[in-house]
Parts: sequence; C-alpha cells; structure tokens
Amino acid sequence: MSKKSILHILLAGLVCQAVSTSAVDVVRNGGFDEVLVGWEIPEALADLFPYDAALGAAALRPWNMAFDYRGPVLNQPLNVPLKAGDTVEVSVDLKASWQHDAGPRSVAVYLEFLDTAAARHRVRVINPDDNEIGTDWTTFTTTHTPAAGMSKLVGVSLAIETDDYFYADNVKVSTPTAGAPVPELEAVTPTVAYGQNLVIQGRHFGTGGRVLLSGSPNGLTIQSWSDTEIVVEVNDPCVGGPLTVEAAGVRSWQPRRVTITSPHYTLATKPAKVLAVLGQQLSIAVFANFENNFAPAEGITFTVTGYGSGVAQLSTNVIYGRGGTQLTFDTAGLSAGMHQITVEATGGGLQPRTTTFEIDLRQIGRVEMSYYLTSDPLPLEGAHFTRQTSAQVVVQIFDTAENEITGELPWLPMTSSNPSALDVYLDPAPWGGYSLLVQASGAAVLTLTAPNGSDWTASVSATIPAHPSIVSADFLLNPMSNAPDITNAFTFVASGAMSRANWGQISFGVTTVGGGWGSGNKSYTDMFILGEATKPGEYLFYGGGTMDGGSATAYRKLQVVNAPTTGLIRGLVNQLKSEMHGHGHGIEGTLEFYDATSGVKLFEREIWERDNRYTVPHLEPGVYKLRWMALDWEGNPLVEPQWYPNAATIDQAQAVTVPANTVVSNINFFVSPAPVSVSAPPEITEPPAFNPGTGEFSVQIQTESGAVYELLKSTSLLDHSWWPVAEAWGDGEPQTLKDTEATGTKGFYRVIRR
Ligand SMILES: [Ca+2]
Repeated sequence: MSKKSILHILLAGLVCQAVSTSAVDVVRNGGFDEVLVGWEIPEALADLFPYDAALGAAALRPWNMAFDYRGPVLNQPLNVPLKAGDTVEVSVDLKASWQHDAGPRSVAVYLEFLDTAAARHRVRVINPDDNEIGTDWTTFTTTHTPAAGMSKLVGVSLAIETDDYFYADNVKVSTPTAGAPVPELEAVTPTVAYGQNLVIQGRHFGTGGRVLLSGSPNGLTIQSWSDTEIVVEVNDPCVGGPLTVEAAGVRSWQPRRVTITSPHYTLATKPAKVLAVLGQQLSIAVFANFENNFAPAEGITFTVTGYGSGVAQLSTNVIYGRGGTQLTFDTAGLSAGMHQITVEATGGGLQPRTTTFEIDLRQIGRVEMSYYLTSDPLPLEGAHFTRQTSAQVVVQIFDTAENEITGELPWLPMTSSNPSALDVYLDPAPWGGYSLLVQASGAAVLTLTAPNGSDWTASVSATIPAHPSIVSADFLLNPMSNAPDITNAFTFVASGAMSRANWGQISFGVTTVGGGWGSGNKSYTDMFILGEATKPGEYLFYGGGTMDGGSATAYRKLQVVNAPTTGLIRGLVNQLKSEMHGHGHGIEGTLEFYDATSGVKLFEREIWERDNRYTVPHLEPGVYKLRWMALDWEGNPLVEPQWYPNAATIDQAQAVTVPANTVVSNINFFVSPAPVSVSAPPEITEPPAFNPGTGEFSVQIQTESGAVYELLKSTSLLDHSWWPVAEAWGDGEPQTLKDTEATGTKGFYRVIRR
C-alpha cells in the first residue's frame, strides 16, 4: 500500500474549530536546513547528534543511541501566548528506516504548555501506529485544542518511544499569533567555584526568571538580571551541568555546560525509571561521582526514602571514593501505580544531595502463551504433539490496561508438571527464551509464575510413536563439573538403525574428543569436554537421526556446576552511560586479579556480556584485589579503571577472599567516563552550523583571555569525526575563525574552547 500523500488527521475529535487562515508557523528550522539550529538535544543524549545528513532530517534513533532509550530526542522551546479558543495545528513528516519492524507506536510529537499557575504540561499530540509510516515520507497533521487554563505554548518535542528507527522532517506548529523570541544564550562562564559568580550573556532574558543547572535552581542566587545579561552566584549544592535560562516560564535552547571546580559530588541512578510488575525485585545502581579531589575521610552516607511498604536494601551505606552502591528493591507490598523512590547522600561538609528513580508498577492482567513449530503461532493450551521435537514458546504479557509489557520484564520462570515427557528449557540470555522439549508420550501442565505468585497454565500432551523415535538420550555425567580435564559422553539410542545421526548443542562451546556408532547403528555416542571456564548453568543438547519411516530428535538438558575445588565470583558492572560501549546494556573488558598481599598481577579474565551481570567461574581459591578495566573495540581504555570497591588505587582496594566451592556475590563496579581536567574542559561554544559548499566559511566568536579556540569541521555528523581547521588564542576580544580551504564538499563547523 502506498503511504505517500495520505493525510492523517489524529485527535481531531468532533469539535469543529475555525482555524485562522493567518496561522503562523512558530517552529524555527523545522525542516532542518540549518541542521539542528533551534533544537535542543536532551542532556541524556548529549553525546549523540540526532541528525541524518543524507536525508536532511532528524534521526530519532541515531546509530549510537542506547537500545533502551525512550523519550525526547529533540526539543524546541517556544514562546506563544494563547487565549481561550485558540487552536494549534501541528504537522510533521515521518519516515521509517528499512531497519524498522512494525511495532506499536514508536514516534510521538509533544507540545508543552504553561498554565495560568505557571505549571508545565506536556501533551502528546501526534503518535501514529508504526504501520501508518512507510519508508517513504508521510505527512501527519493534527489540530490540538489546548485544555482550559493554558496560557502559553512553551515547547515542541520529537520523541522515540520504542527501540525502532524513524526520521522526522518539516516540523510545523501553527498558532493564531506569531510567538515572541525565546531566551538565547551567547556566552556563559564555563567554569565556576562555589562562592563565585557566573555571567550569562545573551538575548531575550526579559526582566526576571530562573536559572537552572542540570535542571535545578538549587544553590543559584540571582545577583542581577537584564534582557541581555544575568549574574548568578553559585553555591553548594549546585552540581553544574547544562545551563538553562527560564524567563517567564520560557526556556532557552541549546544549553551551555558549566563545570563546578570546587570539590563536590553528584548523584544519579540507573535506571532512572523502570517498568516492573507487582512483587518484582529490582536492582538499581546509585552512582556517586566524586569531582575535583573530593575525598571526605568519613565518606558519604546513603539513605533511601519514599518507598512505603517496599523493601530497600543497599549493598553498602557508605562509600569513600568515586563509584556507587547497589540498591536492591523489593516491590512486594506496593500497589500498582507510579512510585518515586529517593536516595539521599550526606557527607563531606556539603549539603545533602538526592536522586530519584521512578517505578511504574503494573499488575499483569493477561498472559498469552503460544508455540511455533513452523512459521505460524498456535495456542499452547491444548497443544498436542506427535513427534519428538523442540518447539519455541512465546509468552506475551499484558497489564490490566491491555498494554503489552513483555519486553520490559525479565524472563518469568516456567515449569512442567511432567518433565520426563514434556520439559521446558529457558535460555536466560536477553535474546533467549523458552523451548518446549517434547520427549515422550504423556501430558503435562506448564506453569508460568509471576513475581507475586500469580500463575498461568497451559495443558499440553504428546503421543510419540514407538518408531521412529529416540528411546533414550543420556549423559555419562549430569551434572558435570566445569573442570577442563573431564570428558563427558552424550549417548542417544534410536528405535531403529539410523542412516544418519545429528547431534549438537545450543548456545554452548564444547569440544568433541571422540565418539561413534553403537551396535547396528541404533545408537550414537559423542564424547566431549567443556570450553575453558564454562559458566555454571543449564545447557541444551540434542541428538537424533534418520531411520526407516522418518526421523526423530531428542533434547536433553546438561547441568554444569562450578568445579568444587574452585571458587566463583559474580557481580555487576554498572555504567552510568549505557552507550559508553556502543551496545546497549552490555559490558566488555577485563577483570584483573592481583595478589592481595604483594600487589602482583596474577591473571585476568576477559568479560563480554550482553547485559551488565558477569560471572567468573573456576577460580583458584585465594585472596585477591580486583580491578575492572573496560576496553573499547580497539582495546583502548574507555572509562576510569576501578578497583573493588569504588577505589582509585590498589592501596584503597579491599581484599576479596575467594574460597573453594563457594559463590562470592555482589562484587560490583560503578564506572564513569574518565573525568576531564576541569582546568581545560573542551566546550562547544558554537553549535554545529552547516556550510552548503559555498567556498568559504567563517564565524565570529567572543574570546576570553588565555583560552584556546578551535574551529572544527566534519563532513558527516553521523560518525563524530571532527578535525581542526583553524585556531585562535583568546584575548578578550571578538575574533574570526575561518576555514580558508572550504572549497571542497559541503561540511559542518563548530567551535570549541579548549
Ligand atoms: Ca529537511
């Protein structure tokens, strides 16, 4: 179906409004001809550039965005007074990437309003079904009538609400009257110590308002305010970050970054918001980044508040260095709804800091279980199988409001009442899932259990012919140890002579060391050893063959345990920014083991996981000091190495005793990008500007004495490769930075201050 030129009218309702023919489009650079001028990239995406140079449009999921990011991608502040009866026309062109799969509703356009009591309200005005968006551009429009009491339209934003790939262009917001200008920042003191003044220069600041750093006015005292300059004194507990001026409720765009040079710390949680179901246990990382040699002897102490009848437990209440603590939160006792949990920290003679995370707690309303043998799903309830096989089981979980929430939840356990006939295998990897192993004739009830004990069942049965079938399939050793010198055997016996045998294992690295046919080719034995340091767990093997009358395959689970003469440690590597490694939640690096007494490095283990949990099995018992070293694709350190726990040096590290036949848990790391020297933070002083190949490019900047400025060029904003084309030493005067060789292809320019 062609999706070109389809005009989608959403939310129009039945109320007909006379829309003024002189409606004015109040969006600046809605077609992205000037790249992202006028648009603000949210702080959470500060490292990204949501723009597609080839399309000349906004990329709502840039390639390096964290897989799990949901929220605004581009915001534009507006300043449009409204009167009763005014309507707002909104229009946007949307396009799907070839990579997208038709999900629910991935793209949303929000308007932000200010009411007469100065409270802000976000309203989702466009949110089409993904099926309505093609790989060609489609225009979506709506006419929105603001709720009663809205006095001003203060923003428009483009948001991505699934993990899918979309583009947006030609954003238009038309109102009966033209808007007034929004505050614009031109120069901001980049670094400041507590007790000092910050000078903000720009335009359209009006006569008063607020200054926000990292979204908070705390610790900021306005000294003077004019239309073009604001002076504000900065004190604890201000933590720096992106600076926004809010004049009469209207915010500036393109925040400038301010760094606090006094010793202090910042708090953050990850995740900041989590969707969970009743009774679920959550693991939240609480980060405390110590800055500028902040090193209180007594450490900083955490308390958790606001959780009602939930149960909160911290892995440690006090930390002494840059890092964090792990919050385990049991939602048992909480009711469905939104819950805001606050973590407060005190210490170091500073005012307390708080950080919050939100739990969107849902009740499961309905579960749908189906299975695939071929390409079409069939209901699991009542399923009857007539041959030995493995069927993929798909579980879909819906809340009481019928929203599907499966993808947000961990795998729920599923058990079988009769595993010798019909067994269940769960591959616990994020991309894994359930398999129903049809082994023998019989009936079973499969039970899926929710964290609060609610369960859902499906009755399944099988009638397996005596022939062709696999009459037995067994391991010599089950469970088996992960010691590298143990040989195990998997033998399967068929109901008749096999002309061909098939065997193997799923998601598992084993090495075959021999094997062969049994008498009359009715059985086959595979001798194997495990890969080095195989993790304990359940692994799935299969064995089968072709016989007279057809073929049959049996599936069996092998239980691998840690060798009892060795130890095992487990933990989490928490990364404040998940895009740090470019693959979502995953972790990649080495865990280094040092002799706790001599400090000599003994060995290291490479860790590569699709989520942030790691397991190091088969460890020689000992007393170690441990260091996490994260590496990028080329093996370069990406984050500060960290000693356990939260330590910068081996002397500050704690010894970890690893006994034999014991699991040592909660060896957690909290890593942040290596801190930049505060005396010379590179700062983007001019946001990227586009030069369409006119042959010359120059920009004038106001310089500061002693600072060094560079004009950088890039041919594509997608790969983040910028190179210097001009340099200037600041002298307190305006200076011009010029690309004298801008005769080639079109490019992008920005100015940074070193
Ligand atoms: Ca465009």
